[in-house]
Amino acid sequence: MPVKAVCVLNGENVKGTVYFTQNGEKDPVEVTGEICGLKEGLHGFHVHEFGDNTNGCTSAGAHFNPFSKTHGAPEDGVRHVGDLGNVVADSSGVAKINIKDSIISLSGPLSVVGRTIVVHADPDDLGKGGHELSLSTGNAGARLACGVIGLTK
Ligand SMILES: [Cu+2]
Ligand SMILES: [Zn+2]
Repeated sequence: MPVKAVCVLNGENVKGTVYFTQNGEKDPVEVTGEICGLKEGLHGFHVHEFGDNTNGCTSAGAHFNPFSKTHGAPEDGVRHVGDLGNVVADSSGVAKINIKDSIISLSGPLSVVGRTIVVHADPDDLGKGGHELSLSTGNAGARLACGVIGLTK
């Protein structure tokens, strides 16, 4: 039985819906959906540690990082579990999401269910920007919208 989850992103101007599907425990997670209200270009897209939005997206904490690694690109060996890279918004401000990730899961210790998706104002430099924040956040800037990932049918 596949496991499915969904996340509704809510920000002042940015909104979106992100869907997650995983066919088996060892299979990659397919992440699809759409975010609108963005500035054209790249925007950091991560799973943050906590499913807590009590004080807005800030309460979600840092990137989900159970192995205490440094920040990286989704395809890097050294990355946070929550590092899903960037989404790309077109000239209408819409980003269509189509990601397959083999590190995150929808069950077990690396499950992202109950954690928060954050979309950022700026590009995630994937750890390679040389900024003091590159190896922790990818220097992706403000948190434009966020939402908690929950199970669905
Ligand atoms: Cu983030
Ligand atoms: Zn990270």
